[in-house]
Amino acid sequence: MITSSQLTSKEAIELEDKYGAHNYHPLPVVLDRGEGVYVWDVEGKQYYDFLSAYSAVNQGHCHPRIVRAMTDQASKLTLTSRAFYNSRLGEYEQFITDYFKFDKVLPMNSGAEAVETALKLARKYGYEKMGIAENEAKIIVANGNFHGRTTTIISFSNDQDARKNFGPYTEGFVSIPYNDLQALEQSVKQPGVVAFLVEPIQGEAGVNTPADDYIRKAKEICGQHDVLFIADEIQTGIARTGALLAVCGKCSCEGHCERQAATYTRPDLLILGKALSGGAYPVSAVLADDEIMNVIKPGQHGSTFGGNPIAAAVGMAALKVVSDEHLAQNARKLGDIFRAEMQALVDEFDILRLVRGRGLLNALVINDDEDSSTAWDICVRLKDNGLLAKPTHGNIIRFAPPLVMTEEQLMDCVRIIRETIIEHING
Ligand code: IF1
Repeated sequence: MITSSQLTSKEAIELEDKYGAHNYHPLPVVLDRGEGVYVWDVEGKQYYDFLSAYSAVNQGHCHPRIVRAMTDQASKLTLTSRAFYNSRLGEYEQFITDYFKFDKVLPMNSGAEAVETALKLARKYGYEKMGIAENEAKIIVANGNFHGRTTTIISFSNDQDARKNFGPYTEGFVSIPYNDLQALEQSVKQPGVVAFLVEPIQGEAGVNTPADDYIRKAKEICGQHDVLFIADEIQTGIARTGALLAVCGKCSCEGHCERQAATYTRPDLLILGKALSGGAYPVSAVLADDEIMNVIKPGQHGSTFGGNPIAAAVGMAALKVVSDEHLAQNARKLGDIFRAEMQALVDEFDILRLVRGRGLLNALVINDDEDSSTAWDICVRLKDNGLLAKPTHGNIIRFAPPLVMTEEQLMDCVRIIRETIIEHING
């Protein structure tokens, strides 16, 4: 196969090693091309992608509709800054607010920026609408959270790698155990609390999946105490967990949740990123109703690229693909099959402890220590056998393929995983 790259995998890895900061430890595979559920390395070997760029590529690699929206817009107008209006932003804002049923959207680029935006909105709302005394606002977060890499966000992480030696830290955060409603009930009563920021499923923590009613009840508790409920759906949102949003829980309305639907927990602030662009471009957003969003006035927040015309075009195309191709439904159906198949492996092989997740965001926990290399070793073998997945911690493998996968492809992947586990056991 002819590839666009002249380099061998070895050469490409050496270049990154020599000239790039060592802030990552990638699996030794150099990808050059992607299409749907597949990626190819520079030597032309084909793989199933079971990471989907950490759930950014839910719509599959290089989805033709998203690529077309991007290239069409790129050849017309790329960036104006927000000093001027552009012809795509308003259309996108109308589209996305209708799609997720909020009054307004604030567009940003990376996930971390959108999280920062939500934190700033919550604080400002606290001071201006809740009567919180100056500099006293507190935001509740959950232990094991991952919300990004900025100095404020790592201030409330409890992952030592993420925070050590990056202090001094931003104040005003209270961390409580995840999936613990009693702890939430206690902490929302503290003076100054303006919001609870939470992931519906904790991705980095190992696809830590809470009780089915956790999110719904957490929102109820927040509502009773006039505390804003902020859902970070950067990883779980946009059909990944078998519903348009993970806060929809077991609702089966195939995407377009109505505001009043009994099963839909509606966050006060919804944070989206990653698959909002289908992985084509950095596009993130915070959605909220007027009462909250209107606390931000001109000059108080923004970014050069946020809301640019390419992002607007790409965001609309990416969301249309999600509904037109029924990706939430497919994620739900394939997720159920995948977990049943993985459960069969867990029952068969002692080396596997459990499978957990929702939709196509799943993790297989290995019977070994958190700091073992077993998950890594299995991922290297999976790669050799044509499937790319990434360990999180030493003993957890995350499985999150693009949502455009077919059942036949999924069963082929189950076969690869089974054979790889057997290979690993036999050394
Ligand atoms: C990396 C993890 C996943 C996120 C949630 C905000 C952000 C993320 C729930 C920030 C980003 C990414 C970042 C990526 C690794 C990855 C990740 F393992 F670190 F936790 F997906 F599971 N909220 N998650 O998951 O979004 O600023 O990166 O756009 O390489 O750091 P971002």
